[in-house]
Amino acid sequence: MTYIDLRSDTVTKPTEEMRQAMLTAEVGDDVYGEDPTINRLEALAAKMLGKEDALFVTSGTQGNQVAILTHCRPGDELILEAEAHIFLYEGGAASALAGVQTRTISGIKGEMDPLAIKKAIRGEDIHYPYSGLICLENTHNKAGGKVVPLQTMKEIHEIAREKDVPIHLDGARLFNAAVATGVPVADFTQYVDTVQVCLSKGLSAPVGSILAGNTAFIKEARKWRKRLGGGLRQAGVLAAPGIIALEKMINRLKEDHKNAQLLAELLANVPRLHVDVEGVETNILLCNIKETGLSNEEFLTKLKDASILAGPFDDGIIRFVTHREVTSEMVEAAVQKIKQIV
Ligand code: TLP
Repeated sequence: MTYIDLRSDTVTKPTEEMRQAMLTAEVGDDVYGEDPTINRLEALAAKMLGKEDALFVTSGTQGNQVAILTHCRPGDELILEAEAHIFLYEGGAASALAGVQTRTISGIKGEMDPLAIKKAIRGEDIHYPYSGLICLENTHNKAGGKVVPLQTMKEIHEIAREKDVPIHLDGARLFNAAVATGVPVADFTQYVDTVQVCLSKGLSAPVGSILAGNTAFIKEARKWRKRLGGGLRQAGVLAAPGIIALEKMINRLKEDHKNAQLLAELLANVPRLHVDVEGVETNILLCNIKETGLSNEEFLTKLKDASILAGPFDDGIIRFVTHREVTSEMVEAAVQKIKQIV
């Protein structure tokens, strides 16, 4: 059975060119710093992200957690949005591994009010934890792929500088934000100390993320990656498709955004389904199915029987994600079937 798989952009498989690059990649032992392909990927990523250095990590989660471990000490407080991926979907790793406590701030569509962050930053008091780190997420997954505006990041950056608290950006889909707004990626990253970007989502590499920051930070992060068992050996075979992801796959994210827009417009016309069409800014779309009277599980099972896959998000909310393996024809075909189901 072939499915129209709209669960996530993580399902994208490597392109033929990526597979060829894997086959012929020059490799060495990366723990010795001797894998030329990894070195090339890290240098390229650092340059694109406007940072001094970068580190190839196995996943977005590992990148975020290495960042938290490197920035914070146990007992520190981590300030982040109430529906951030780090808070909701990383298995409580920030507390399990780094021993930090989380201080969540409810944002509007993923965007935290800079003044709320200012208020949350602790002052000097023997009772208080240290404010160790602020984490931002752009695009914001749970908010439906929303772009956190550059101006908001700038304001948060100014507050963080004044209070001397570093900022880490979970930029799993930062290239989607850049493509959607036309704002260069380094314009976003100028307002953060460190950033994690995923190569394995819309950019279609099979594995991996990049963590970027200044030289001293990446040196320490490399040690944390090793402690976590993330020091890989001849991993140039994994870095080779990552280079193609950064060099050739960013611009095509526009197609995913166009298809998400198409999907939103078509779904909005299906009776009993509700989609905020204007709110779809990138490749993620949230659809309210409450009026159908079906539970998420029932709805998703019916979709699956019609060979469409999507994901549950909240009660009565289904997430659809467009990506390289979903064409506009597939979007149209999927909506035809969904119409019949509803
Ligand atoms: N997100 C996945 C799931 O974990 C929810 C998805 O399908 O969207 N930050 C953000 C903003 C993410 O969306 C994700 C993955 C990650 C970090 C973690 O990346 P991986 O899966 O590589 O650990």
